[in-house]
Amino acid sequence: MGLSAKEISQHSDRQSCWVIVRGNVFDVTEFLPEHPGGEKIILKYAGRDATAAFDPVHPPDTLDKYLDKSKHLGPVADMEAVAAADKNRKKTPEEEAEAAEETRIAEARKNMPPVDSCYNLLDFEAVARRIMKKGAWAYYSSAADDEISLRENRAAFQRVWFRPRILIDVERVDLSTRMFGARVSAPFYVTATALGKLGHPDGETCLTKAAARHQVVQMIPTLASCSFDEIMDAAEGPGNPYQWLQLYVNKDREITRKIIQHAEARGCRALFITVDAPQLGRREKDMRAKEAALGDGGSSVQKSEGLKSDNSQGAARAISSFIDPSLCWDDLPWFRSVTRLPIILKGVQRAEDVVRAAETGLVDGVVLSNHGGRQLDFARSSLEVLAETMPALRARGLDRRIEVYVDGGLRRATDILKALCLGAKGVGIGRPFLYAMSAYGVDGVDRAMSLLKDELEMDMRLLGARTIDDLGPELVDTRSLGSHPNGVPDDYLARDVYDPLQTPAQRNA
Ligand code: PPY
Repeated sequence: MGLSAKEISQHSDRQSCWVIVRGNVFDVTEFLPEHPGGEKIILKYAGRDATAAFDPVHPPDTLDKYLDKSKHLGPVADMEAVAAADKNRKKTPEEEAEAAEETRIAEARKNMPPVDSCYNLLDFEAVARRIMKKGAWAYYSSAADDEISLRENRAAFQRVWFRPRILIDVERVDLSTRMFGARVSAPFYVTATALGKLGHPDGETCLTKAAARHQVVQMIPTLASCSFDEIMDAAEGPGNPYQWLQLYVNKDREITRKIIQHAEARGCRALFITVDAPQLGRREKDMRAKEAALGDGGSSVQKSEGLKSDNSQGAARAISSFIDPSLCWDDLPWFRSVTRLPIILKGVQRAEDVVRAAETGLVDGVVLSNHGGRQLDFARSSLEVLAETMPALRARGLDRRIEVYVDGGLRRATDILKALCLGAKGVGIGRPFLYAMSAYGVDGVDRAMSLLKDELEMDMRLLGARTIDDLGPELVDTRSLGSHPNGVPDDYLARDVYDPLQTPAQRNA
C-alpha cells in the first residue's frame, strides 16, 4: 500500500506541505518555519520528491532525529507516477537553469581528463571547477569577505625558502610519523570539511576509504553529509587508520556530550574543538550562488540542529545558529571531564593563545588555522602564526606539552615540509581532497595522496632529510615570512569598483 502520487501532490503549499524523501512521505508543514535553511527551499519541493536536493546536505538520520514520528506518513505507493508527474510538470526558470546545468556537467564529465593526467593537487581543483555544480563549487571554494586570507594562505608559503643539507645518505626516506601517539604513513591528514555529498554522491566515505588505503588520518566534520556512523563503518577493516572528530559546540551541551562520547565509544582517537567560528564568516560567492538557484537568498546548507534560523543573514550563517558563541576558556574543564580523548583546539591564531592553551594542562594540541580563509578576513596564514608560536612555546618549555598542527593553503609537499621544519607535527588538507573526490571519487583522493607522498619523498631527499625528525628550522629561511614583502593579495572587488581620481583635463579633451 502506501500513499498515492495524486494524494501527495495535493499537499503542495504552506497550508499543507508534504515531501517525499527516499520513497517515504513526510508532513513538514509545521516544521517549515523551523527549517534552519529557510522554508523556501522546502516549499520548492512541496507535494513531490525532494530526495535529490535533500540528500547532499542532510545526513541520513536527520528526519528520524528532528521530525516527530507522527509526521512520518509512510511509503509512496507509486514512485513511477511521482517520477512521471515530475517529468510533465512545467518547470520554473530556476529549474530550467538547473536542467541546463545538468547537461553542461554531463558533457564536461564526458570530456574530463583521466585521473592519471592530474600531476599535482591544483590539477584536481582545475578539473573539479569544470565538472561541479556551480552552487557546490561556490560553497567549497568560497572564503570570507574579499578572500584576502584565502589567497594569503598560499602566498605565505612562497615567502619561505629552503636551506638544503648536502651529502646526506638519503637512499631510504621515511615519511611516517606519529600523531597523538598513533603511527601514520605521512605527516598530512584529511581535515574536516562540511557537506561532502555536494561534491560526490558517496560523500565523506570517499575520503575515508582513500585515507584507509594510505594509512593517514581523517578528521570527521560535525557537518558531514554522511552520518558519523556511516563514516566510521566505512573506516572499518584491515589496516584501519584513524578517525578524529571535529566538533562544533552546540548551545545544548547535552547534545555535545552525546556526540563526544559516541565518537569515543566508536573508536575516534581525538577531539578537535573548533574555536574560530562563534559566527560563520560571510562567503559572498556562496551567497550569490544560492540567490541564483533559489530566486532569492536561500540556504547553502540545510542541516537541522533543531534551532530557528535567521534567513536575513543568508544560508550557511543561519545554519550556524546552533553553534555556541559563548564558548570560552572556562568551558575546557567540562570537555576534559566528559572524555578521555586528546583535546585539540582547532583555529588558534596567535602564539599567546597557544601558550595559554598549553598552560591550562587540559589541552593536548592546537591547529593553527584561519579556517581556510573562510572566517575572519585578514587573519594571518597558519605558517606565519607557526613561526611565532614555536619559539614562544620553546622559551617556556611548553613545546613538548602540546602538538601543533597547521592547515590552510597547503598544496605541495614543499608546503608541508616548510610547516614541519617550523615545528608543526602534521598538516591538515581540506579542499584539495574534496576537489579530487568531486572529480574522481575515491580514486581521485587516492591519487592525490599518492602524488603528495611522491613529492614528499623526493623533496625530503633533495632537502637532505631522511626522516620527519630530521626536519628543523635550520632547513628554512623565514626572513621574509612576517613582512609580507610580496604584497597583500589583490583586492578584486575594490579594484573593480574603484573610480580612479582624475587630474585636470585639457579644456578641449
Ligand atoms: C564552513 O563552511 O566553513 C564550515 O565550517 C561548515 C559550516 C557550514 C554551515 C554552518 C556552519 C559551519
